[in-house]
Amino acid sequence: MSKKFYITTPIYYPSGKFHIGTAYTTILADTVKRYKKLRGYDSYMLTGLDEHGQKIETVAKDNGKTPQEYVNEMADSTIKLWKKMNIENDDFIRTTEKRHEDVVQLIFDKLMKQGDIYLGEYEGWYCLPCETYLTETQVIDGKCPDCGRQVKKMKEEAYFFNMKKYQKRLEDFYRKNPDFIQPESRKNELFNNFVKNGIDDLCVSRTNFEWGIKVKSDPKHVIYVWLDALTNYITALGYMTENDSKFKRYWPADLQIIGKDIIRFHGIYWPIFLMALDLPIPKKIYAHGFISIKDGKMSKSKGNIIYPEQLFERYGVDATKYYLLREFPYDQDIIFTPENFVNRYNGDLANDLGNLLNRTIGMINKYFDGEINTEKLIQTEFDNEFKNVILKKVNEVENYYENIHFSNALESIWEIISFSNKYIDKVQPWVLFKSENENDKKKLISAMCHLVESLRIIGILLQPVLQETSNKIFKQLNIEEIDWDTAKEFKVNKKIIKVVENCEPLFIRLETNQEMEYLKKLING
Ligand code: ME8
Repeated sequence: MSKKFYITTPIYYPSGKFHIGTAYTTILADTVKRYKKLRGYDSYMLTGLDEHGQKIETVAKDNGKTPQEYVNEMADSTIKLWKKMNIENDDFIRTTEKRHEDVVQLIFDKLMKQGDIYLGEYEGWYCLPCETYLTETQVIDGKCPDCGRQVKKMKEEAYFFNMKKYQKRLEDFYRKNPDFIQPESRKNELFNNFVKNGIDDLCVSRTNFEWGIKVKSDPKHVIYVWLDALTNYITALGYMTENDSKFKRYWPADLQIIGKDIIRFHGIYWPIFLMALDLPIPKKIYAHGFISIKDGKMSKSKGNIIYPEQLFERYGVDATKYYLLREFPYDQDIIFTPENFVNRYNGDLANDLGNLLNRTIGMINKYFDGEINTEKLIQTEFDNEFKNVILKKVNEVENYYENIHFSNALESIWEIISFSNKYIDKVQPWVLFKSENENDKKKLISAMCHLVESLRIIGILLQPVLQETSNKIFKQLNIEEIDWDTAKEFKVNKKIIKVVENCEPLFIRLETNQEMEYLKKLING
């Protein structure tokens, strides 16, 4: 059986429509899933919704709905959204599902019985938007360290998780697994801010609202939404049930993708919960940066939000994915700007890639009536250089994909594209075509073969990100050899090349001023 790769996204709060930040995390996970699949892995992707908690209870009420009605509608629209965006998740977990709720209760009971969870009294600070209890040292000037909003004083009987007991084990784990949290800078920040000076016990139950999973043996307590939520990664696989074959196959996760805002929960509490359950810890947590719109974090009250539909319904799913993955560096935040979006679309997609395909198909039609017999070709020094540079780039792209450096991977693919466009200018096929010399005709055949081969390789390398575009390239050039490993060979002796008569453009050039206006309106709310 092939090797497995289990990848997860956070389960999102359905407290409102999803913006492009949430879509970015999901696109990232989908790209990894597809890349691994292309490399022969049995890759399995989980996403879903975090449907409990006071925030959801309040939003449902504001919408005149029961929490259950509200989350049902949100789950429907989320599933549709991911489908429209070509997201290939294998499962979609909702924390209100019985398969999840039952197991969370079993987990809580187990942790209580073995003494990791104890009953105590909570008195301290609480951040409502984050649904997080905070200790005196965590609160900064009366504000939450995660979201920066005002915190409230609370006092109640509550269950606690004995985090202190695991402090040393966690530190040992970090030491032995230096790549566990990526990027390095975020790991150091997490360690210095939340681990180094001692991890406080965590309050894991609440009594001031209803919408959550009850502690089975003490139902006036609702299980803390983060303990409920984090366990989704194992309940979705059937952990602690009779039907646990997926759990046995896929756990531990190979990669958990999150945003930098929730690194404390995934980098500290989650591994400790797993240690307490005597389960293996995920191999890697990758915390990416944030996308914002000119004046800071996207928020409904500021009206500076962009929804993925507003981009993909106008520009297509591929252009939307390309923009997000190309712009986001591995370890930084980005700001969405209309200029960047339009430049990426017109410059990279319509001009560089679109023209390369268009020119290649155009020349093969003009010089060979759309069909070439490649048996009699003569390779030139340009051709050899071309082939060598491209094969080197393929290696580079693969390395970047392996390490989730998608922006760099796309940059390298665009170097192949730009190199191919320059190759046309160097070889000057129009001069070879006009020449009376028989050898020039053979050189022209070779040049066309090299261009088709370059586009075949580009199409393969783009598959994890731009599915529609790759398929359009393959179809118009009649390319059937699309397995990942075949991109590592440059084959120019295919015998017959046959292309479509009229090239269907991959991306229609945007009218810059008009689109800038449209995008500016979006970001101004
Ligand atoms: O935190 N830029 O859910 P959530 C990039 N339910 N990514 C962003 C973003 C932005 N501006 N805004 C949000 C929760 N995200 C919990 C998770 S998991 C057991 C429970 C992405 O709906 C980013 O991945 O607030 C972030 O971590 C996630 O959405 C938070 O989603």
